[in-house]
Amino acid sequence: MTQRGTSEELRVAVIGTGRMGADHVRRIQQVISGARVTAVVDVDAERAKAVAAPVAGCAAYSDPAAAMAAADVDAVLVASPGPAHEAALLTAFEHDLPVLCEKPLTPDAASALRVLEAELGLGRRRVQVGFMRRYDAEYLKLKALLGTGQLGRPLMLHNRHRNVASPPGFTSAMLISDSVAHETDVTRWLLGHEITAVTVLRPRPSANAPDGIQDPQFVVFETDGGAVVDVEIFVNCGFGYQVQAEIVCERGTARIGDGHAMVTNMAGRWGGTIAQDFTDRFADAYDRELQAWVDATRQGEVTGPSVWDGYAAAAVCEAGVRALAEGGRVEVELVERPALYR
Ligand code: NAD
Ligand code: ISE
Repeated sequence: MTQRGTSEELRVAVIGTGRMGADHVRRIQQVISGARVTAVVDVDAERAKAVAAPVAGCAAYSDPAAAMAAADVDAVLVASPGPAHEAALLTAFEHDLPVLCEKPLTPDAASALRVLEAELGLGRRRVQVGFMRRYDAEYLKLKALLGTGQLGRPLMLHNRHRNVASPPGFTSAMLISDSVAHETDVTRWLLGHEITAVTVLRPRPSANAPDGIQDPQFVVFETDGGAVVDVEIFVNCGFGYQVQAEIVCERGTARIGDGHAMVTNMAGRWGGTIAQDFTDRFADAYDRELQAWVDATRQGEVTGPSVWDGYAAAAVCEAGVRALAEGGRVEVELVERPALYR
C-alpha cells in the first residue's frame, strides 16, 4: 500500500455526502486535477455507499475517525452539517491531515475558538475554510478594483442574498449563522475591516416563509474601519438565487451579481434567466476553491480563508443571532488575533 502523503495525487476523504459533499466528490473526480476521492463518510451508511459506488478505489465509512485513520487518506474535505465540524476538525488534527472545511467553521464562537486553539497547538495552519465567494470571478474583480485605490475609501457595502426556498429544519437564527455567514466573510475580506457590531431588523415575514420563520431579515454591520454594511437575507424569495453586492466609496461605486451574462429580446420583452441555487451561481467558485486547496496542499501549504476567518465569522453570527432574538445593537467580541493568522 502507498505510504501516506507519497502518492502523486492527493487522496481525499469527503466527510458528509449530502448535497455539498456529493457535489464535491463529483468535482474532485471529474472537474479538478491532482486529487481523487479514496474515502467517503456519512452517518447514513447507505448514502455513503451510494456515493462511493461509482468511484473506483473509494471506500465508504460511517465513522469519520475510521476514514481519517486509513492509510490511503492524505487530506480531508468536511461537508457534514456545521455542528459536526468541530469533532471532524479535531480528529483531522490528531492525524495531522490538511482540511478543507465547508462553512461555517463551527456554529458558534466558543467551538470555533476551541478549533483555533487546537490549530495554534499544532503551530501551523492546517485548515482552509470554505468561504467560496473569495474564489468567485465577480467578487475577485471587485476585490482587485478596491485594491487599486481608484474608488477611494469604502463607506458602505449593500448586499442582497436570496434563496428560492429554505430547506426543512431551517430556523430564523440560521438565516444569520448559515446564510449571512457568507456576508460576514465577504465584508471582512473585501474591506479588510473587522465587524464590531450587528443590528437585525425584522420586516413582517413573507407569507411564503415556513410558519414561525423570520424571513426576510435586514442585517446591519458596523466595522472598525468606519464602514456600514447592510445585508438583505431572504431565503424563501421563490423566484431565484441571487447574491448581489454594491460598494459605495468616496469616489465611486461598484456593483456585482446582476447576472446579466445574456439578455434576450423576444416577443416585445427583454430579459435573462436567474440562477436557481448556489451550485449553479457559484459553480466556478467551488471549482477554483477546491483546485486552490488541492494545489496548495500538494505543495505542503495552506492558503485561503483561515480558522481565524472562520472564528471571526462565527463571533459575528453569534452577535447577529443575539441581535435577532433580543433586538437592538449587539457588539462583537473577538479575542486578540494570534500571530499565526496575521
Ligand atoms: P446535507 O444535509 O445535504 O448533507 C449533510 C450530510 O452529512 C448528510 O448526508 C448527513 O447524513 C451527513 N452527516 C451528518 N452528520 C455527520 C457526521 N457527524 N459525520 C459524517 N456525516 C454526517 O447538507 P449540505 O447542504 O450538503 O451542507 C453541508 C455543509 O456544507 C454545511 O456546513 C453547510 O453549511 C455547507 N454548505 C455550504 C454551501 C456553500 O455555498 N459554500 C452551500 C450549502 C451548504
Ligand atoms: C447555504 O448553506 C449556503 O452556504 C449558501 O451559499 C447560502 O446561499 C444558503 O443561504 C445557505 O443556507
